[in-house]
Amino acid sequence: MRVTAVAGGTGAAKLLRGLAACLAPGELTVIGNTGDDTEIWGLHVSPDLDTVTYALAGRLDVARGWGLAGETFRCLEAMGDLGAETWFNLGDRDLATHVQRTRALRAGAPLSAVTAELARRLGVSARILPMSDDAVRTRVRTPDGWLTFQEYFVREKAQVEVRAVEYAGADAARPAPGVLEAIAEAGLVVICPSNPVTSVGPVLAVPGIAAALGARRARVVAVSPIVGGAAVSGPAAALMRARGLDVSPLGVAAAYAPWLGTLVLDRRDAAHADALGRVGVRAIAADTLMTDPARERALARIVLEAA
Ligand code: FO1
Repeated sequence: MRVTAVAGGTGAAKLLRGLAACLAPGELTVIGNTGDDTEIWGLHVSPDLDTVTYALAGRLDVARGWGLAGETFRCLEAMGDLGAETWFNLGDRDLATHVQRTRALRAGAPLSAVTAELARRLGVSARILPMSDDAVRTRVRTPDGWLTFQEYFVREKAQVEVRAVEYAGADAARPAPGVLEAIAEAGLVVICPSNPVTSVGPVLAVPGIAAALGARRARVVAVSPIVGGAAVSGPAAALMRARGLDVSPLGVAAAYAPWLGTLVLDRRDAAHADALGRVGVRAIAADTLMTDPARERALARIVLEAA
């Protein structure tokens, strides 16, 4: 079965590993968020695309949830000695990815081609597509003004009040080649347990993608990133509140309302199943905390069976 997954970074990586383990090579397509792409030291960094690529290559630093396993940070130290900003931790080997991506983009290649080549070089059999080749940048408004997503998330450690979130450039962005087809032709579309506002939100903001999902509603299965009233990881709760969304599976369903068919929610949130049913979303309760590879595969199987 062909499966297309919409993915952010850390939250998505575990489910993607589980899905890849259950599917034949080439059956999985990932549509990755590029809203949190940024420029560091003149290099184009695509954190979520890299997290997905490294996870599927078996090279992700699983404990941190980003970057490469066994990484060193000597260049970062040296950059600090030279007076450069060092709040964004670029590892020595990870740097090679950003140098190659930046070189290829400057030579005129679209991000989708660069992403495919990086994945091929790292031995990933899944197809990884950026949501768009055009720049879409998530920005967060705080009491002191607008921040880029990485300034908010890494530099400020998500400890500042969020008043608004926007996806700059989204209105004029086009889906990357293959994105709409991957949604239209999949036997199952999975929305990974990623932040609905800053990981999945930017993907949905690209004109055409939400409508493509709407045409496949019965085949769209999301996994809730909210368990027991809190985010499994990261600042999803604060960002959902800033968007007026309840921090619960119901809030996740509201964010995905027009096109969500099924929501896999954690067993401890099973009490929300009836309310989900009333808004037309089928609920499946499962153990959603993927604390080891066996649990990643177990949840992936439940998602695959939901189709
Ligand atoms: N996250 C952090 O919390 N601190 C970092 O210093 C950091 C560096 C980093 C470098 C490369 C990369 O691909 C990701 C990195 N991340 C870091 C993760 C990233 O900020 C987030 O995972 C995503 O943007 C949110 O999905």
